[in-house]
Amino acid sequence: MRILITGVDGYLGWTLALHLAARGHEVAGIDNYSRRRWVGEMGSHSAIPIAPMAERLAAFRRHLGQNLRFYRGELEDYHFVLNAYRSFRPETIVYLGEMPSAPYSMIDVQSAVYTQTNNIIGTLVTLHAMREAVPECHLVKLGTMGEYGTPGLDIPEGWFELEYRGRRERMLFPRRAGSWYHQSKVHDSHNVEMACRLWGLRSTDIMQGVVYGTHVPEMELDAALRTRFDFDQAFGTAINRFCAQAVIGLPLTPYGRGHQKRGFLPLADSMQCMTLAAENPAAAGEYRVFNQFEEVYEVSELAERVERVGNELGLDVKIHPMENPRSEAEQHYYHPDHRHLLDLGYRPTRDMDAELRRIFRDLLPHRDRIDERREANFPDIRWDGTRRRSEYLSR
Ligand code: USQ
Repeated sequence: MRILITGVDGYLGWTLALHLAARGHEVAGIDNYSRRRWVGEMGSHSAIPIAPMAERLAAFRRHLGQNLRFYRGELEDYHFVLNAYRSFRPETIVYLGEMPSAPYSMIDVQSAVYTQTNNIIGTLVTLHAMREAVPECHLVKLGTMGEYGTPGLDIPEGWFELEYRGRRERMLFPRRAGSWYHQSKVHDSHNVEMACRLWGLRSTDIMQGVVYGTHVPEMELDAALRTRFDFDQAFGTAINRFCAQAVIGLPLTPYGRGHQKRGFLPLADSMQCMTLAAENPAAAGEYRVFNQFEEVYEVSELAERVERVGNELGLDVKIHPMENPRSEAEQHYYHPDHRHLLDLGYRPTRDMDAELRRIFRDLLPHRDRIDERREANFPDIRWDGTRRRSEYLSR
């Protein structure tokens, strides 16, 4: 299948390109290197060194036996996107080309506007370019579990039956995002659903949980095939950050009471799920939603796991809960469904400790690179619009 990945230079995008090519798909990608720039703005860099795109592409050719067709440009630029879709004629587009950080979107008005413009306009442009150039193509759009927020209700997979004043209708389940970033994905979801309903496009909107990990097997082949690993306050996700903190002797930082529950999944499982979605396309006119995560955990439970595994490996890991810089429920009901991917054949890894050992193995050789940017690890972006570090971190 011809599969085009937007955001192919990112954490998930590059990994997915390798994974799909190894399964025999023909892969193309779009990127403008903005992830490298955003992380630079946060005063950080990837813990695992990543090669420039030209080297990545050369290694891809050597080891995966195909040329990844790469288009450098802006996803908000309609003519650029249209030309890319016309020339590659993708059968599936996996849309990962968005600004993915909740804290980054909460810095100030500029970052909020940037996030929503970049994400929502990019998706809107893709919907129009698909209609024009490749109307049969399947859009696998990366949304987020955070679109739903943490309502005191069970969370279905996208759709639910609503009964109101004696009448019933199948509706999209209400969203309640907790950052301008998550809200941008809510807008995307509504736009994609409408394009399927009005134009007959087909899409799978993936409500993905928090991804962690460093590795899929294809990365063994060459250092230039490694994907990035961020640990800064904005682009590092919880488990990845905890592992990086453990490696350089910083205390792990569960925020607040630490009882926030989220769905988590390893990088390899994220690849498995996106591939299942791509290989089992939605029907014409269908907008379907998959909740994509392996298990639900509390943040403090994860910090304890990272502490235990790190200590088993001889590190001296400590946990220091800190005042929560975000506005979010720290104790709440959380019960999202996740059946669709299991029904399509998703086999969850279910061995988080093995994943954590693997992350440590990959990070320890780069301890100095993490330590060099240790300041980037300390959160100061607050949901109230101020920037201030927690007392104990300022000492
Ligand atoms: N957290 C801590 N300590 C930290 C970092 C995070 O306690 O040092 C907490 C946060 O307060 C939050 C939870 O861990 O309650 C998850 O935070 P995160 O930074 O790992 O994830 P989040 O901001 O939700 O965003 C990440 C990705 C985003 C994706 C989302 C999936 O950056 O692209 O959409 O995970 S989900 O969380 O399901 O919405």
